[in-house]
Amino acid sequence: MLKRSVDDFACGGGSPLFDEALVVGRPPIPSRDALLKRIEAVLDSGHLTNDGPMVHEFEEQLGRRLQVPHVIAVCNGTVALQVMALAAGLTGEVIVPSMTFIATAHALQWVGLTPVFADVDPDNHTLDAASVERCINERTSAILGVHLWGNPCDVTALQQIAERHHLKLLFDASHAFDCEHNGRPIGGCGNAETFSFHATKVMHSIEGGAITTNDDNIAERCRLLRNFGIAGLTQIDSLGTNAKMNELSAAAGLTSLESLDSVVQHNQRNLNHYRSVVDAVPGLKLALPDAQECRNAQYVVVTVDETNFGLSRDHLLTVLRAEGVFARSYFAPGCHNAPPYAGISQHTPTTLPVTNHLLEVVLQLPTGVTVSETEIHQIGRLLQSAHQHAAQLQEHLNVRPAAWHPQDTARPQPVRQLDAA
Ligand code: T4K
Repeated sequence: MLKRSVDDFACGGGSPLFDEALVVGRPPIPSRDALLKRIEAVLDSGHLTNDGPMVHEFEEQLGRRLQVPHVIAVCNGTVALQVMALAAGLTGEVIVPSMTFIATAHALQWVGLTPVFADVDPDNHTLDAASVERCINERTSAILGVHLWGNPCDVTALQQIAERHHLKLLFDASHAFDCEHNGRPIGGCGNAETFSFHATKVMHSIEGGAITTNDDNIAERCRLLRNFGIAGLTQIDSLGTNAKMNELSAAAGLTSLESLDSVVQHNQRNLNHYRSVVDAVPGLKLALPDAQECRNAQYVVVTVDETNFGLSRDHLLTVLRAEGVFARSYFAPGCHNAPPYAGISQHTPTTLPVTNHLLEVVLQLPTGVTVSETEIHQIGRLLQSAHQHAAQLQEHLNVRPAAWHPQDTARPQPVRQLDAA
């Protein structure tokens, strides 16, 4: 339905565009038959976890796809970061972007390292080399880049800095499965990289993650750290933890890999539809990734220019969410503004102007296999109407604080339910 006045918008009392919320991160469900077959094989084998055959096969297939000799599957992407950091022998401070999911920073802090936040590039939202240089001191042991939204970092520039200062170079590739850098799959950059196979990712094992590396020593250390430091039946080699991926997760991962290409194709088509609808709205801009490199098209990232659009990013989020478009403001408030890092100069020794700006203007729109072309065009018309009625919406939202504030912890639920509350 066309929104012709503020009263037609759900935040103004009208009917929501979608009864069931469209979300960022609805998991692609792999083939039930194939998954159930694998689950039966696991149950029949009696080998449920600990170095089982499904995990081995998953690691082998990942290694082939990512063209990397070592893949160490673990229970999630956060633990993958922790294991990688310890295996690479990091100490003291590690330079990371603040513009990332909080897990990147927390994983380091959890193992006794100090995340130090550098700024990002305004176009591809990954670590800015000059800002990284400003954060280096005698305590720095590594740079940990994040291929945010699947955009590869400027690996060459970071490599040069790392070599010049004798630092390790690591990457959080949680968003970048099936993405490329200089024609090679992400997974083999720097000393090591990590992936998340959380349910919300293009390829997932429900919960899961992996460390990938070309370095035999780091790989060996990861394998030990993953399993309590146990080297033999009665031989404990070192400190370790339980980071193991179980067989059912590996079964889900293997099945998800089989549908990855069709998921990625759907995402790419969605991104193209969004390109036409978003670019037609004044003040909105699709932060377009390099289609060759950022193949998975997992995130549809939009910047909101308040002056030209008429509403701030947060007000637009409020309008969209009331309509059942559960857009996100990843990764507000930004790691440097969140506990336990906020206000501590050791974590933020330099200014982060680009990060601070992006945290206020970017939003992510729903995509994935459950979002259709028709729905994207409906979202486009909604964005146009919101722009056309921006002044009245602004007035309305300033008077009536919205029920779905972007900073609330509410999960998307049927809009009718929320209205009744
Ligand atoms: N580094 C980076 C750069 C990361 O982005 C992440 C994780 C990590 C490290 C750590 O990896 P893991 O330890 O998580 O493997 C999500 C995910 O929990 C997180 O994995 C992800 N990044 C982050 C970007 O997003 P939320 O809280 O925003 O998502 P969640 O669980 O609310 O799901 C999003 C929407 O998807 C929901 O509104 C409902 C829907 N959904 C979700 C799940 C899990 C479903 O429909 N079904 C489901 O099973 O954090």
